[in-house]
Amino acid sequence: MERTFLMVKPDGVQRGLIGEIVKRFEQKGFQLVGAKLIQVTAELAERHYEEHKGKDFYDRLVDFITSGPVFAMVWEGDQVVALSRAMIGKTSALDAAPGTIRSDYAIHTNYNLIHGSDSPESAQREIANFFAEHELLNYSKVISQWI
Ligand code: RTP
Ligand code: MG
Repeated sequence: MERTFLMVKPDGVQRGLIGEIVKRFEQKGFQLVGAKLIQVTAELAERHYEEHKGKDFYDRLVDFITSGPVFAMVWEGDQVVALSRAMIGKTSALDAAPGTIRSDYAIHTNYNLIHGSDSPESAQREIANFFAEHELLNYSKVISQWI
């Protein structure tokens, strides 16, 4: 079963959007396998965003993601990586399709509410950065046959 790493960024936590965001993934039919509210350290931020090191927005991005608590999550389901990216929407709120999280709630690219892994390989790396194996739970839902 595929897994992805999703994270409500500091702007989403500050704006009280954790519940709204979690609701969308629950209602889609994905399964939450781990979650925690944490303060990201500079070291963790640099590891998480290593692909962006050297870009002009990198320092701003690290400052932002370490500016307050984030809600880190691991979700499971068929095609969860690609489908959750579709639910999140394009990076810029202007490009994000109506109905996506970023289109519905974000105005600025710097404050775009949520992170989602961009490939199964990124998901594996990001999950390992944020969670210990014992924090991820395996359980089955009785309603899964309907999804
Ligand atoms: P994320 O990693 O947060 O899910 O976002 P993403 O894949 O849609 O975008 P990515 O290219 O990975 O960029 C990571 C975050 O950096 C900020 N960004 N700013 N041109 C810019 O000013 C710029 N480009 C990217 C965004 O906050 C983006 O989410
Ligand atoms: Mg990305």
